[in-house]
Amino acid sequence: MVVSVQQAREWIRAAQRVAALTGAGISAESGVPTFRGAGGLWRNWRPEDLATPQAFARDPKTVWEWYQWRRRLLAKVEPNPAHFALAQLERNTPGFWLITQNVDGLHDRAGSRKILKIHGDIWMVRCQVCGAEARDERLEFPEMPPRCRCGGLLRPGVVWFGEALPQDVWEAAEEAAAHCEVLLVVGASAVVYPAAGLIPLAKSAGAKVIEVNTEETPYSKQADLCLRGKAGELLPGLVE
Ligand code: BV8
Ligand code: ZN
Repeated sequence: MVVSVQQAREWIRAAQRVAALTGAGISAESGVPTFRGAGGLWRNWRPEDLATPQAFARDPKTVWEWYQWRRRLLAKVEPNPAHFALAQLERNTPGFWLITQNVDGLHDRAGSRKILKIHGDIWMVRCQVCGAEARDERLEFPEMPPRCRCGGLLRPGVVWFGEALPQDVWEAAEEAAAHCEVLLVVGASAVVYPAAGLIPLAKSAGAKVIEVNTEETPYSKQADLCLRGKAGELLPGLVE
């Protein structure tokens, strides 16, 4: 492992343009349950039962209870060394972009600024009727499901299954992946699309792909380097 960490450090240090694609695994050491792992968010519920427009239309109260449960948990956790390492990498590398599938806000809290939130942000809410979008960090709403001043139903500002990703953010993520010299894939199971497609996109554009994950993923074989271990332990060593 030492050799490959050293090799990863060299590739990252030599690169002008670096991109990172993060998934739930980067927040695991902060105490945030991942989706698929043991005790994962989806152990108790199935995503199609909660993270879809159909689920919300059928039972907005239950869907909001799941999101408030997650928001309350997130309000109690802190970014971990992996989040801080990526914020440091951004400061070291002018051509750095952070592409995250996570909606938890931990990258912001760790100091990252160039963040492309391709699946939205759990701290944002949007009105189904008037479209008003705002940051809303209330852990208790006066009523459930919460309503907009216009009377319309508020929804979490995240991308559900079956929904298109925010166009401008997704295009910027494709641009970053297609032009980077190194793509760091951290804590992503790489089974959700189109996000996972950023990995072969970067690879086909000539980037070195470095996977940081405790387990194998469908893209491990295509990666130029696989650092098998915890992001919070490995990432600080990759960054000056
Ligand atoms: C779309 C926000 C079309 C909400 C999320 C069949 C085949 C292929 C694709 C599809 C298909 N059927 C349907 C689809 C499309 C679907 C999809 O990909 N489904 C999958 C399940 C097959 N995709 C969509 O629906 C997307 N939209 O396609 O729209 C369209 C186009 C135009 C117009 C209209 C419509 C939307 C997908 C976004 C869904 N929203 N999140 C919320 O969070 O509530 S997805 C959510 O799950 C996350 O955002 C993330 O993307 C995904 C979970 O993945 P991970 O983040 O990787 O987390 P996971 O738990 O899976 O893995 C954790 C990893 O970390 C593991 O590898 C583990 O080993 C590792 N790890 C754990 N601990 C550590 C660690 N690594 C390092 N250190 C540690 N300590
Ligand atoms: Zn409204």
